[in-house]
Amino acid sequence: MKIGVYGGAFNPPHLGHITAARAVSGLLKLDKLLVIPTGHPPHKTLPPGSPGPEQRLELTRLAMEQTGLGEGIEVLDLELRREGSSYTADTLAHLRERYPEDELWLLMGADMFLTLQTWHEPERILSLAGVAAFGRTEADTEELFSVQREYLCRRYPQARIFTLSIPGVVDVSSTELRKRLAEGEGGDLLAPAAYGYILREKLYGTAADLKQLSLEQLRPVALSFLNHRRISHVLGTEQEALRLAERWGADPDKARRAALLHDCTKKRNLAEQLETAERFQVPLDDMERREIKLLHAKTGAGIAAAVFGTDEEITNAIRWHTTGRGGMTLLEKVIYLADYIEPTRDFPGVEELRRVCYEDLDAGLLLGLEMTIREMESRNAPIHPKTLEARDALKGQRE
Ligand code: DGI
Ligand code: FE
Ligand code: FE
Repeated sequence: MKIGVYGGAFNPPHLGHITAARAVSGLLKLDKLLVIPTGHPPHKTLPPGSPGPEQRLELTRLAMEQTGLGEGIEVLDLELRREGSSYTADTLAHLRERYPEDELWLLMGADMFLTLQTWHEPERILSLAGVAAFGRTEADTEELFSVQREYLCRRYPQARIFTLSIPGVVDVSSTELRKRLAEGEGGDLLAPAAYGYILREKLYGTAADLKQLSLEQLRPVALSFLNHRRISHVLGTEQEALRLAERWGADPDKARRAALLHDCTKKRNLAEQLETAERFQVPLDDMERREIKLLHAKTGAGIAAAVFGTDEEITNAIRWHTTGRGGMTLLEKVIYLADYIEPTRDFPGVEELRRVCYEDLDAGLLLGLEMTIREMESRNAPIHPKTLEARDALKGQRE
């Protein structure tokens, strides 16, 4: 295997890092890219609002998911777990043991490459891995890099050096970016989910009041809760909820907010869900305690209300988005159905359900509920009383 190793402070990880990771991975045809945030030296005091190791790890994960490399990219906490700074040579030696048969390539930007000979044990580094140095322009790579490449190859004959230019790589200085974040800007230079995490954890001097977020702030914050593959579902639900709200006269802003937050706890496992329910005092029945699919609607509503201050209407739309209930409000119906028919959904009957939803909302709701009940029956899954209650209420009303 060809394995790339990309270390850095990633403080914070931004579009420049994401573009570089994606481009180098493609150009070198890497089978795997290991991203390794460096540790902070314990003796160095960090400015207030600096993320802790856990936060920098999560931030880097959220950012690197945006490369679209999927399983091909892994963020490792091996330097973060060690207190203080680690030497690249030691990290490479460790990786060499873990991957004895594989080809290692150390990725670095221009500034790092130009000072490589001043690092700790450059000779050992170059014997453990090839170096893939990237610049932003053709001129960067050729004029600046060729002298350094020749110098290194002369001094360390075993060196393997590969220089490449990444056109269009975003030129972002982390120092400048941190300054802009503190001024309430710079979000456009980050992966949306990473920016949302920064806002949510109030990192880098950001100070947004989570209970008063604008829609443009709530969106990235909501995405920061999700597994990467669920992002398109939630954005699709927001769009569909807006369309349904406009069609049936629900509040479009509330529809968007409920849609953005509706699956915010979906990523948590059963134990974490139960812990969340406990923490936010969310009442649960026995079936919910066992069925994670039912739980996430309840815990999601708990977090939405407690952390993001959603009003009763939005909170209830999230709370009942999985089962529905008797006597649903307009917003509850909109969210239940937007979740069901949003553009990325693909199952037999979805086209028909979409059509009905825009013709007669209650008919759409009844159809959706009946499809769910049939699905549960075929899977031998227990049907929640609220699901049946929702269906029966609609049936009674339509007869
Ligand atoms: O969270 P999403 O996947 O976007 O959608 P959702 O919140 O509507 O969850 C759908 C899942 O929930 C689906 O697998 C069916 C399940 N579900 C819906 N109603 C019931 C149910 N599961 C049980 N056991 N009982 C129900 O009444
Ligand atoms: Fe859901
Ligand atoms: Fe959903």
